Amino acid sequence: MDIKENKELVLGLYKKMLLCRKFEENVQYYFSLGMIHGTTHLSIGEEGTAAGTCSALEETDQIFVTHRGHSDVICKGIDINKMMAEIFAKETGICHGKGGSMHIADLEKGIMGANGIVGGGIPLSLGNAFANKHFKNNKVTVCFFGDGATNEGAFHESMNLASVWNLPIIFVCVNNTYGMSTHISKVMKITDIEKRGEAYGIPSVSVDGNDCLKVYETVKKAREYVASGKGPILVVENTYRISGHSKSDGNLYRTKDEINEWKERCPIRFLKSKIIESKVATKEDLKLLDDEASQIIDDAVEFALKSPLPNVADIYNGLYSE
Ligand SMILES: Cc1ncc(C[n+]2csc(CCOP(=O)(O)OP(=O)(O)O)c2C)c(N)n1
Repeated sequence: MDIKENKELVLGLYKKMLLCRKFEENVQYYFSLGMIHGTTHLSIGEEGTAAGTCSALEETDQIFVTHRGHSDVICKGIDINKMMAEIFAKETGICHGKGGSMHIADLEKGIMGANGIVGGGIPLSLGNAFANKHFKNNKVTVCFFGDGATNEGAFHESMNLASVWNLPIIFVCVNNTYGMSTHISKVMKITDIEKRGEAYGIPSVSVDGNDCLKVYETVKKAREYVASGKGPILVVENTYRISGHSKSDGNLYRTKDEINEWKERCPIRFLKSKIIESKVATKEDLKLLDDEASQIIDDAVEFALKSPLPNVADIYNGLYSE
């Protein structure tokens, strides 16, 4: 991509990644203070996949995310104040504080829900894509899942059906190299996950997930292909989870050197150096974007902290459809 010709887009991607990183650093901080309950799964280090993928979609497209979906929904345009309040279990949260970190949804924004069951979102996204095809509404479904999820039966059944039914869906495998404490090479003989898509006759590509611009270009092309009615595509975005798996992770299964090596390849730093090299913006310009992102997240924290807890009397509201 010519960075100079796409200045607005590139700076927008950079700011989205900053928002994701700062959002999660705050979640981690308030979690450590015991002010956020339950558990959280952070995607620090994986922001290039979220920003690149979601920015390549149309507003009406729909995404299904995983237990590690904060960054994806931020990049799809969720109200950040309401999302922060949701994680703090407040009444003003996007799901009135009943969903928490692992169950964020906003149907109006095409955020169809997160899922704590590994691979659980894949068959759901298939049904969504089937409905969109039936109603001919031109919406593309994007289903995010991890490398570990591709070992689930639901993944294989869904790939097969999506392929034979030519469904308008982009499968996005965020391969962050580990499933909990297990390196992918310990659970797969063939670690090129795109080959799993090819086995079902689905065009499949892999891309450096830490290069946000490459992710954007790849998903943009994938969207054109899928929207033209040719059927599904699998995009494997290879990246690394710098943060621990969840709240409790002693990192005993990997070395500090390995983590540090990937920190050097941080998607935010990578794009920053490209922007500066191409002279599209100066360090000072980027500092302003950084300050803007910090302010947005600080405001979200303040909104969440000041918001009331849900009323006990409302406990059953929203559980069942009318
Ligand atoms: C069906 C199911 N099995 C096991 C778990 C426990 N579990 C939670 S996250 C996780 C690892 C998933 O790895 P991956 O799909 O690669 O996603 P990542 O956590 O790396 O983003 C496991 C095994 C679960 N939630 N659901």
